[in-house]
Amino acid sequence: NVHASALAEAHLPDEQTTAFAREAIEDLSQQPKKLSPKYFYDATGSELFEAITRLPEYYPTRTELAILRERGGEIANIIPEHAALVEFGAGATTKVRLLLNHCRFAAYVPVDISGDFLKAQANGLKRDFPTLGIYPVAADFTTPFELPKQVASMPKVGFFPGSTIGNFEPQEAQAFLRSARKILGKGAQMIIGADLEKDERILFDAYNDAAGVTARFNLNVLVRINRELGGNFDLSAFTHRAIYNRERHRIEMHLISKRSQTVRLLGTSFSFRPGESIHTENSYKYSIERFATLAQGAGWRVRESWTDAANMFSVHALEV
Ligand code: AVI
Repeated sequence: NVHASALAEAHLPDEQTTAFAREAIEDLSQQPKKLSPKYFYDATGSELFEAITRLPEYYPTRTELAILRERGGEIANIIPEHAALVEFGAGATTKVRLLLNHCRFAAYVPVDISGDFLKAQANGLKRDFPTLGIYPVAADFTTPFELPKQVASMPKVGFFPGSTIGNFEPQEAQAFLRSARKILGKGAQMIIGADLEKDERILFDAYNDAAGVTARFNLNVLVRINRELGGNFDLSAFTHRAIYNRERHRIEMHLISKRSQTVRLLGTSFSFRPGESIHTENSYKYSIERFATLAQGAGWRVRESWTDAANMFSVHALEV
């Protein structure tokens, strides 16, 4: 089998690489071609994303942090004491620290696919919040998982910051919210960040930064395919494009082929026309109303919605 031998040559014949290979070949065989944004985030991609969050044009991260900082007291007021905070997809601990500073949580359950990363983050938090019970769960948070038995009797508060929900298709976003409600159980609440619709120029600039970091982030998925799956993408023959799709309320990221070319990956050839796109990411923007509708469709009620003064970003408190 051509695929298996090519993978063995790339020296990464593990389960995740096989899934990446299968998905990449299937997605590049589609018309229009696409690749899943989840493959942006290897070590380099995660560093590039961290760099994006510090860009002057990329307002979401710093705006959400400001809302959490400013509204921490209000958030604390509506959250039951001694609850367990369950973070879906735990990245840097900056945001969760803001909640932990304000609210008296008994436990913190970071859920992430990368177990190593979880351990390092948990150790740092343990030092600063010595009485907090920390129970990491290594799991894909988009599929059902069990909460640790230590938090079984505590009320649960989900935390999903960063507008990561915007990278799901609306149907997937609703399915995720429904699954989170089931996992968190009776009396659950959820604190969730969502990017707002706004002036198109601001949105455009946030995904077309002058320093070109977003372009490198986008191209990193091709770097990974070359390195991990033995592909032969010529990186100089693809260019980053991000546009705002007004009808669908989303930023779309694409990699555009600069010329007619053929790329080989695991025994399969993919031909590109000049200007042909690989659609790599959607980032949906939700008005307060459309987000409430999405949440209601998944069995949640919006208890409170906070925004910044310039209406750039929103943080919602949901309850069942
Ligand atoms: C992680 N996610 C919310 C980011 C976003 O804005 O959709 C990913 C990103 N893509 C390009 N820049 C940032």
